[in-house]
Amino acid sequence: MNIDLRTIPTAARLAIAGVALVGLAACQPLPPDNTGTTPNPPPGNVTTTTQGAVYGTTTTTVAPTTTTAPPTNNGGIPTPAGWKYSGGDEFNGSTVDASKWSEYHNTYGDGNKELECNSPDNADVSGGALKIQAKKQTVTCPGGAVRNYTTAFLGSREVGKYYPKYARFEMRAKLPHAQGLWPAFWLRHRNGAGVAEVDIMEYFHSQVPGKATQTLHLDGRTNLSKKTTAFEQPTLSPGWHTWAVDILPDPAGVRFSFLVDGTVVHTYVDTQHNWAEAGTASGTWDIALNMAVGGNWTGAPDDTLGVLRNISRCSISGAFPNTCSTTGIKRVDWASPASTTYDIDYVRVYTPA
Ligand SMILES: [Ca+2]
Repeated sequence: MNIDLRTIPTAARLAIAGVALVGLAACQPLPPDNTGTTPNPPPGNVTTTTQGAVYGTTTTTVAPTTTTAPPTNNGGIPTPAGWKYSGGDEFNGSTVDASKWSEYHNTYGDGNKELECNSPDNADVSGGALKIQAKKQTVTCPGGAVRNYTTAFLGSREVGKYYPKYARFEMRAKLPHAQGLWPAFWLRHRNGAGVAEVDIMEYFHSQVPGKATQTLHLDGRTNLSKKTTAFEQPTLSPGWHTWAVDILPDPAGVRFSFLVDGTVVHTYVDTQHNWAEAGTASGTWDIALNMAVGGNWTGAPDDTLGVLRNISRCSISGAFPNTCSTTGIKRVDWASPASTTYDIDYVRVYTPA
């Protein structure tokens, strides 16, 4: 069975990577960068903050973005300069395409002490988008675990679907702002996420409200080029945004460029890339789309706001457990689809033209 880095506590990842824990405790997966010294930007500005360093050391503001267009449903797929369309899913039908995705029915995520049962019942394709909805309900998951929350996880590797080594992977999505929900768009190497994992978008709302994280785990080196980028102020009416990675050969190795709303926000050149030799040109990556509920790094949805109880810490700042900051943190509203649903308009894969 493959080792999945996402099941390894982030603190362990940091320790493995030898990351200098400057100004943060070893248990903190993401340093609090919105403690008041680096407030969230106004809507329309995208700001990147370097993680793993003194708070707010690097801030870049890039172009505003459009977030109001509805899901694309016309079959028209644009071709960015330098790329050709290679595959993906527009989610314009009425069911999850079983030729592209396996819908998990399990407790994947136990390593992070997540609280969910992943179930096909929680993924739906309608209105031009895939909808992954978290629900508060008690179920017995296959294997016998009783869980009080359900959600969905789609992976491509279980149906034998792998994507090219060098490619652009882009998703347009709408993320719920709620403590305890952890939506993600990520790639796993065909030999396992322990060989290589590309986290194109992960949203740890209660740690960094309004900012999503992008990072790399390559050949055992974890949290490479890890940064969070603001995409919108936390709201109960989220907007649409795009997250992407370009993976391309580089004179020094393999270059990863991460994009948010069409703007490159950070780049990393991997000069070792043993994972690349272990992959094939046409089939190196699988795609995973999921939204975890609870666990070590997100807090629990119905717990005190601002608390990461499993690791006895505040998610942002303050003194655990009684005076944790709740600035910007939203409480999930189980009755509201906007508060519980991760909407994905499309996933597009392009290869170099
Ligand atoms: Ca669509």
